This record gives sequence, structure tokens and C-alpha cells, in this order.
Amino acid sequence: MKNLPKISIIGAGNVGATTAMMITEAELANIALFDVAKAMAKAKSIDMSHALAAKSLNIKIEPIDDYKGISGSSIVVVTAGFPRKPGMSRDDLLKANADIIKSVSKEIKKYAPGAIVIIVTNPLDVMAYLSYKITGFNHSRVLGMAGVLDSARLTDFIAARLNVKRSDIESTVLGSHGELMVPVYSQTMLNNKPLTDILQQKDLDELSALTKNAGAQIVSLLGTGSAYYGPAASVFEMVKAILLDNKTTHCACSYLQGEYGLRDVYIGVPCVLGKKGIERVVELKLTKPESDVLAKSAESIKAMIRKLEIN
Ligand code: A3D
Repeated sequence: MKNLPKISIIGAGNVGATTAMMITEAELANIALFDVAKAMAKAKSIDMSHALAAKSLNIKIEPIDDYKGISGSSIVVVTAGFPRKPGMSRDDLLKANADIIKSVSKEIKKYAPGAIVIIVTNPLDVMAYLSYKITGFNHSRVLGMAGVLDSARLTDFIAARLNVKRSDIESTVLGSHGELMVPVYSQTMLNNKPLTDILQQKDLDELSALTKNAGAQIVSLLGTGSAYYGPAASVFEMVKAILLDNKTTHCACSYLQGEYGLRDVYIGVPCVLGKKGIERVVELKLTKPESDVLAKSAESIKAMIRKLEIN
């Protein structure tokens, strides 16, 4: 097997397993896969190993039975938890998933104290904050995935609307992963031209509504479970930037210490990702309405954090 970094994925459900497949297909890292449903994690690891063999790839996916197996991981991706059911908001998952994130974070602290942690479990911003508190890791090593996905969704809607290439678009979506996400059109570019110069406000509002509703639309069409190809591809992009020390900018859920006028909260902002995790937060110039929604978004995250009585 190739001598590559090790990534552990906690939660071998839809997002976790799809992420494992994407990372190994790209020959980025060997994977250790853990789930409370141990037989399921084992079954998926065996099946994915067969897929890698079919593609003649010498990458390892191994199921692990306990948390000792995560030791030596460069990155731990946490997708353990309940997904939304039709009609549920991400916030409805708060209490149940907080218990899971608490116990998983304690194990990461114990067995992978040098790892970078990428949280995916919803409600994302609150779970990232909780993991930061429980692990006690430097905030640069605890981050959440949502902005990459929300930006990708916006890109897809813009490309369809304007009939242009996705690769010519650079979207920026900040804020919480939910109703109060903040698409920043002054910083969303089509061939380096801001979208505010291309589309009318009413069109931009329609794109925002589509982006905010994208996750719920998938939940309602699926009937059980929530989106996973888009989320897994978004985790993959973050993992790649970190492992390859790319120092590229991605919207990610980061701890803020005064940036954007916000403090002691995890929220989606543009971040430079590299081998340290979040190398730095990029501060964009926002319009007054944009920074007002961002502040409101932070307030709603803080209200949920207070409900958990972490401190
Ligand atoms: P699902 O396919 O149900 O997988 C979750 C897995 O977690 C299941 O296999 C469970 O057995 C496992 N699990 C539960 N408790 C534990 C535990 N204590 N330790 C280890 N494993 C456990 O869900 P999914 O993969 O679709 O989604 C996983 C989480 O990610 C959910 O909370 C989703 O809401 C969230 N999610 C977030 C985004 C974002 O963009 C932030 C996108 C998609 C999903």
C-alpha cells in the first residue's frame, strides 16, 4: 500500500463513506473508518477496497473497531450523527448530535491529539464550536465544512441561470449553514466581474433562495437522509487543500476572534487552508446589509451554543 497520510472518518454513513471513496480514488490518503454500527463500517470498507482494486489503486481503507485506530491521523473528519428528516431544520438536531460530538471529540483528544478536525455534523457551526471546546485544540485545527458546499450550490445555480461554465464562477457564501447564510454577490465573480454588475437584485434574491433551500429540497426528494455527494466533495476539497498545503481560500466554518466584528463563535468565513488547518481568516469588505445578516447569523449560532451550556 502507498505510504500516504492517514485520515480517519468517524461516521461511515452517506457523507462519511462517500468522502472515504473520493479521497481514496484521488490517492490522497489512506482511510480508517469508524462507526458505532461496526458491521456496516466493515462492510463498506470491504466494498470500497474492492472498488479500489477494480481501479488498480493501492490505497487502504480499513474499518476500525475502537478509537485507538485513529492514532496517527493527520486529519479526522467527523460525520457521525443524525441527518435531517423531511420538515426538520438543522437546528432540530442540536441536542442529539451534541451528545455524539462530545463523546467523539473526547476520543479525538485522547487518541489523535495532533490531528486537524473537520466537523460535518449538523447544526454545523454549533458542533464545530463544541468540538473546539471539548478537544481544547488550537482553533486553527478545528474547522467545519459548510461554506464550500453552500458556495458550490450557488455556483451551480448561477451557471444554470446564465448558461456559463461553473469553472468561470467563484462564489462566496458566508454565515451560518442554514437560513441565515450570506451569499456575498459583491465578491461572487463571473470571469472576475462581480455578480452585482451582471444581475438585478431580484435575480440575486432568487439565487439566494435556491441556495438556502437546496439542502431541504434534497431532503424532501430523498424521503430519508440528506445530501451527500455535494457534502463529500466539499470535504474532499478541504482535505486536499490541507494535505497538499495549498494555501487556497475556501469558505469554511472557523472560530472568530474579532474578525468581521465577531468574537467567540464559529461561523462561515473565507479561510486560507494549508497544513496548519486554517492558516488565516480572510476579511472581505462587506456591504452594510451583508454584515447585518452576518451579525444576525452569529447571534443565532450563539443562542444555540447557550442552549448547550458548554462552559
Ligand atoms: P447518515 O448516513 O445517517 O450517517 C451518520 C452515521 O453516523 C451513521 O452511520 C451512524 O451509525 C453514525 N453514528 C451515530 N452516532 C455515532 C457515534 N457516536 N460514533 C460514530 N458514529 C456514529 O448521515 P449523513 O452521513 O448523511 O450525515 C451525517 C451528518 O452530517 C448529519 O448530522 C448531517 O446533518 C450532517 N451533514 C452536514 C452537511 C453540511 O453541509 C454541514 C451536509 C450533509 C450532512
